[in-house]
Amino acid sequence: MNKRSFLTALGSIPLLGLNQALAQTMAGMDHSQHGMAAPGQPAQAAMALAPVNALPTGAPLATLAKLTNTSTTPGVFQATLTAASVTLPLTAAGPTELWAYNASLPGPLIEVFEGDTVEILFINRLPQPSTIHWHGLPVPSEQDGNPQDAVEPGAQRIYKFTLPKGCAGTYWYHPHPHGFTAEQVYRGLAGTFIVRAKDDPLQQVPERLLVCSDLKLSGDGRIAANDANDEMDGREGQFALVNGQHQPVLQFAPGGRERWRIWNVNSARYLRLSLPGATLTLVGTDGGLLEKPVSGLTELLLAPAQRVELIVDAPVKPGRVALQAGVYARGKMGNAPPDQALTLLQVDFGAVSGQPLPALPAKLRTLANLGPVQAKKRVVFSEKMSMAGGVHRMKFLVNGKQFDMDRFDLTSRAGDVELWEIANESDMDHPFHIHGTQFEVIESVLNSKVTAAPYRAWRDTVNLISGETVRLKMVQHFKGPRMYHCHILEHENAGMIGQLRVA
Ligand SMILES: [Cu+2]
Repeated sequence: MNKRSFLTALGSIPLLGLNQALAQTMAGMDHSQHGMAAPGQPAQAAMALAPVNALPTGAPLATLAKLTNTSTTPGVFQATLTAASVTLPLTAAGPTELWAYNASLPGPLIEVFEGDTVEILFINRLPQPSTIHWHGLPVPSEQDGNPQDAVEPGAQRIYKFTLPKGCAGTYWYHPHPHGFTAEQVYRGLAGTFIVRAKDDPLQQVPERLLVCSDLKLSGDGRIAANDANDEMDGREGQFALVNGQHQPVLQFAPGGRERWRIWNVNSARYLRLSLPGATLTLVGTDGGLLEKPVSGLTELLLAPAQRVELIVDAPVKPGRVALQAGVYARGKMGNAPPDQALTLLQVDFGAVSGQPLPALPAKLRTLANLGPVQAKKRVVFSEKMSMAGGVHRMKFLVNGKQFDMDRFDLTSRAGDVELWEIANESDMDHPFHIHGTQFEVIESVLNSKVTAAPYRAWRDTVNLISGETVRLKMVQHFKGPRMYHCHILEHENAGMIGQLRVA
């Protein structure tokens, strides 16, 4: 389609970021028209995908919509998140029905400080049960959107928790109902959550928030159903989005330095990030700042669900540079087409003064030492070909089993320091995630070679390549059930989840 017919078909909407487009069309939302198939059934017959030029590129990068705090009490953040359908004319081919929090893609940013109490009213206007899981945050089990605590269609509930000192970091929220998580996320349900520290040593650096997600659209403009490759390898849409936009343009700060928080909220897409010419320094991971900056990065792998904080210094030469997601071989099976490098966004670097930028603080913060190990656990990811019902299908297992909400696979004592050994005995990469706490990766073992973690960091998600074993230390502070699982959402949906009972 040429540019002119595209614009004619869509009026002014493609000139806007998706958030603005959503805001404009909210008034016309119709929640009764879902056009959905029954759970477990394909949403529509397989059809050709929309071409990659069906979504426009080159708009100025949108800032994230923020969730407004309705509380007037200091230290209390109160708001409502409504999950509902929203239909948009994203392509000329036909309307796209998304599911979104407060009609925003990505969901609105929640921004609070350490010590704040958060109270979110969640209203479920989806045709399926849902929950909100506060990915990475140290919240009590019964407030963490466990699959057992589903909010039925038309129902609502309040999530309430207080965020302790020391948890400043880059988090997100998404649904976690049993059997529906993958679909709800790929239809658009995921939002960002930042916990700030009052004494943040980098607060003077201009901040940029980049949420990476993707969208898989059929030729008729609708969200495409999963095909066999998606079920096997995890779903990857043909449109890699940043802040809900297709290849937008980021105007870099005139001072020549920015602090980027980057989220990978894709169902399965790994982001092998590079930004040629710029100087990249890693300063934070999922659970906040490192102890000291790690300089000289040339590229960075962000697995699904992971987040990083980077200091980006502009190249000396002004100009436009693409933030690339390079090809990363993660052991895909089946007959998926070969991966290709993608442009996530374009960065316009202006002229810099030529003066060297000030040095970053040598010390960012002190990470608490968890202390001696009191208990050990072992988790094994594996895969097994199944012929159940005469259909070839891959089963993805944790310690040889598929998820059962009514079964506890492991038990921990609240407050105990534990060493977890996670082994990937499958042929594919899998990102391991555990709810309710942050962990420290101690070492990794591959082909009998032990590699100590190169720096200390708090994480809630760590990638394991085929044959790798990772050892990590953690403490669960709250009693109750906690999930641990692969964060490729189709694998999680297929039962690659274990359940921990914290007693
Ligand atoms: Cu997996």
